[in-house]
Amino acid sequence: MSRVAMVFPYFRTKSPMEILFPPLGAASLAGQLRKLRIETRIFDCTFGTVRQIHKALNAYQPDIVGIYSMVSLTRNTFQIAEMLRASLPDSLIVAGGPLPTLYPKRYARQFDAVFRGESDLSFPRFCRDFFEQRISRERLGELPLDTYEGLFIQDHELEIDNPTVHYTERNVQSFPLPDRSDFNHAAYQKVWLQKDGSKTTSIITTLGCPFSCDFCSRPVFGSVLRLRNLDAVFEEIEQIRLLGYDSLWIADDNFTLNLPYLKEFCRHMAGRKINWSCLSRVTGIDAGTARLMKEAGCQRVYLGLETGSQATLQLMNKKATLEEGINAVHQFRTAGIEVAAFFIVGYPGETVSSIEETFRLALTLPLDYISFNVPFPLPGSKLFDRVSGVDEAKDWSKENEVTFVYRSEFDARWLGRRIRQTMRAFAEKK
Ligand code: B12
Repeated sequence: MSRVAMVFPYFRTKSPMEILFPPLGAASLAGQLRKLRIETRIFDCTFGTVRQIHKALNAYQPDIVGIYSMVSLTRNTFQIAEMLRASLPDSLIVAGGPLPTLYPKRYARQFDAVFRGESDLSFPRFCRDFFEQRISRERLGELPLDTYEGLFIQDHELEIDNPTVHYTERNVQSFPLPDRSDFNHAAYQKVWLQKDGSKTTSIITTLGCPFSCDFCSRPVFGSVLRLRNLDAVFEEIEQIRLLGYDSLWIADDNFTLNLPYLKEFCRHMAGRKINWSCLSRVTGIDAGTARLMKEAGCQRVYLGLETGSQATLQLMNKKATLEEGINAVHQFRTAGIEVAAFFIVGYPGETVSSIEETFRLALTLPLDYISFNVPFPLPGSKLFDRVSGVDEAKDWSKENEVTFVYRSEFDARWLGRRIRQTMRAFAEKK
């Protein structure tokens, strides 16, 4: 029997900052693989231990193991790959996701193959050909390796470095729905209910973002916006509802980018009694749009306000003004939508006084939630190339910590103190 195991190597930490969602990348690929009638199982490590997952994978005896990786999951990814290499020596071990996309060479040392970028069609086709032609790990070279988009292999005999692909909107609209059937929904819902009083899960409706914020990296989906077919999105939402969820986190890079799409979505969602939250840009939001979103169940928007200083916004290449940010907050609040704002403090090139402007803005705006971070130079971002002394040995898996992973001109302890003071003042004000 030919089997593919898809592994999401995240083990829950129970940190108060932790946010849990089943991995949509694995679910999307499982949908595609099963469409090709390939037996597939997702091993979501979230609620397990390394031992349990290892045991379950050994029992499943997969021919191909695909492991997702990103910046915070590198250690886990390599640990699992190493264990599997020892216990399943004949299985093909493949990496994919944001970090292998950026650094395929690092992964190619330990993995038989790496898929860079969007892999919805290329990886399943590769698996199908592997099984149909009865290929083994040692005979990979017999496959038409040049034809799989994004494939990267570097071993003694093979050197493959195929260009990545951004599937066209037409392609994207023909994809099957992500297959969520392997996830432990009861466990996800229990955690969400305890923490938030809702049963929330994530969904993606658009791919790509055309903006080039200095600190952002879009390793997989790039800069061309593609819209999923809304009928498919509504079918997926119905499936999600039947799984017991009552609330959605729309994980698009920026859900309010294409206003006609957003409005169409809202018209269909009105009356469905499902709450949702999303990330939004501050530009282009007027009172009518905000009202429509509210009527459609939008409970909260997350705005990357980033800073209280116009000069720092420019350093970040946000292509938005302070005024637009302030206006968006008011539009959403007036419509009855909660606003959560993200701020970054200590940006390279800013000053102590611009940092203070940020703290001031956070305390003067009518915001429901605020969070502060020091810059996090994501591999693949312009910021990453610009800052010096990025220390990849530091623990990047800690979310939202006030710790610099590069040599900063600002004192992390001072920033930490100012953040805590501002958070306290914010809590008292509320
Ligand atoms: C939702 C989300 C989260 C959620 C949950 C993540 C989850 N459980 O899946 C939360 C809010 C918890 C989160 C947290 C963080 N996130 Co996040 N997140 C996202 C977001 C917005 C969507 C992820 C998603 O569902 N994508 C849709 C699926 C379909 O795409 P995909 O997973 O990339 O899968 C495709 C390919 O990568 C590939 N693929 C995926 N897996 C595999 C496996 C194999 C074998 C193969 C061949 C191919 C393959 O095929 C898929 C289909 O094309 C992405 C940005 C984005 N647009 O993708 C950031 C993103 C993944 N996050 C990122 C970061 C940095 C973080 C944090 C570290 C942020 C922080 N400082 O706190 C934390 C770390 C959390 C952790 N637990 O480790 C970065 C990763 C950057 C990098 N270079 O590694 C991204 C890319 C955002 C960005 N702009 O940089 N995140």
